[in-house]
Amino acid sequence: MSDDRTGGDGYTFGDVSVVMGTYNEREAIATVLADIDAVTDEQAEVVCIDSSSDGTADVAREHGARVIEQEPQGYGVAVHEAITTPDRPVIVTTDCDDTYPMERLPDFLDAINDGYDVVSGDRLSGGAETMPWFNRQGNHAFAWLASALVGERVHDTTTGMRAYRREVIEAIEWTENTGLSAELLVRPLLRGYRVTEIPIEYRERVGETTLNPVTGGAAIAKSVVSVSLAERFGRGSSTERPGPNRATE
Ligand SMILES: Nc1nc2c(ncn2[C@@H]2O[C@H](COP(=O)(O)OP(=O)(O)OP(=O)(O)O)[C@@H](O)[C@H]2O)c(=O)[nH]1
Ligand SMILES: [Mg+2]
Repeated sequence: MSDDRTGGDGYTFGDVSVVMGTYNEREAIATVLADIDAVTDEQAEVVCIDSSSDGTADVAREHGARVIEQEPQGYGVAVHEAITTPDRPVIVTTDCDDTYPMERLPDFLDAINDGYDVVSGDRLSGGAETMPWFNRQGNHAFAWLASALVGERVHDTTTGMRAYRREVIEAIEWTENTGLSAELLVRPLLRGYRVTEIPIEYRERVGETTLNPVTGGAAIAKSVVSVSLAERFGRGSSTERPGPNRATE
């Protein structure tokens, strides 16, 4: 970690929680947690919301992660618990399947320190060739749909790797399950938070998927539409922008 991330008024990895849902990710979790420890010099807190029956939780605890057990209820139920658990001011989400580049965590933290409220890892602009074809087309379609509804171009609405200021997480009521990732981008955009996408690599998944691309895709499309409409028409304060951002003052 370079000195400019540890000095001054900016956040360091000691201010960061990396959080994830884990559902039978025994094959991948040791690599993911080791990568986080290496890049953050073991300074980041790691929180796993675990619904596994394959011993994933034991591996997580061995690596020093905080583990909260939960009945399997879907991606969004786990990630909602994951993002609302930490006390630290910066929260980073990831999947526990070794698809996301933990070595890019410094870039996410830099963007938060530059004043962004949400920093979203965009897998699709770089091609995402390791993503199954059907999922890739679906993800492009969700991004176009969200762009049309939000009124600005977004490239990847369903990425699992993002950084958030905790204030954003706390300010918004999150309602989606399979569509939570899209909701976590769309609501902040429509409330005027400072959101940026940064291109990231996307690696092939380690371990079995639990995602059904057809039913999951339908749920995500529905979430993008309902959340966008709720933000535009369902909230009395939808045109209000949040107050000035502390990091930019
Ligand atoms: N605790 C918990 N975690 C879950 C649940 N469903 C998914 N997850 C985890 O959430 C993360 C994202 O799920 P993935 O299966 O990777 O979903 P995806 O990235 O859309 O699809 P693929 O990576 O292509 O399988 C992974 O770390 C999963 O282990 C659940 O019901 N409970
Ligand atoms: Mg995944």
